[in-house]
Amino acid sequence: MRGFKIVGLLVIVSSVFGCSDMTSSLVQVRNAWVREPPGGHPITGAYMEITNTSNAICEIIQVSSPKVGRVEIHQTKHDNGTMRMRKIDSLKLRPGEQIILQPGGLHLMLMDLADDLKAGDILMLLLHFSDGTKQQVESSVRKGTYE
Ligand SMILES: [Cu+2]
Repeated sequence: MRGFKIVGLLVIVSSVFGCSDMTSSLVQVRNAWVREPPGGHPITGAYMEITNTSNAICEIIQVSSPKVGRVEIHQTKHDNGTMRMRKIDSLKLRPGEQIILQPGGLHLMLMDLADDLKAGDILMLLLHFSDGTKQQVESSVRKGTYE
């Protein structure tokens, strides 16, 4: 019993520091890209691979961008042949866990785009973590197909 209590305490202590060790971000983001909005529509999707390289649970509670009015985290559900998107509140990553945001799955929905994004552009996205830290992600705008 005593051993369990000690382990529990360690988990609490390490989670106080959250995703950051005060020096650098401990989430690694790769292959971040944004789909070129179809025909100038002010809405599109953003995708990336996020890996929690810290030893604490990381929770992304919000994503923002200076060029985007609103960003939502969406999960795509296949429901009797229909694709439905559901807004989720946050992305939680256990230590070492990787989450892949991809077309037809988890993704970021960029709404109220300020600019006409074109393939070749770079869009800055800011990940907001539950511990108050933020991490900037450079994503490239590419042409892509919807499935
Ligand atoms: Cu969506």
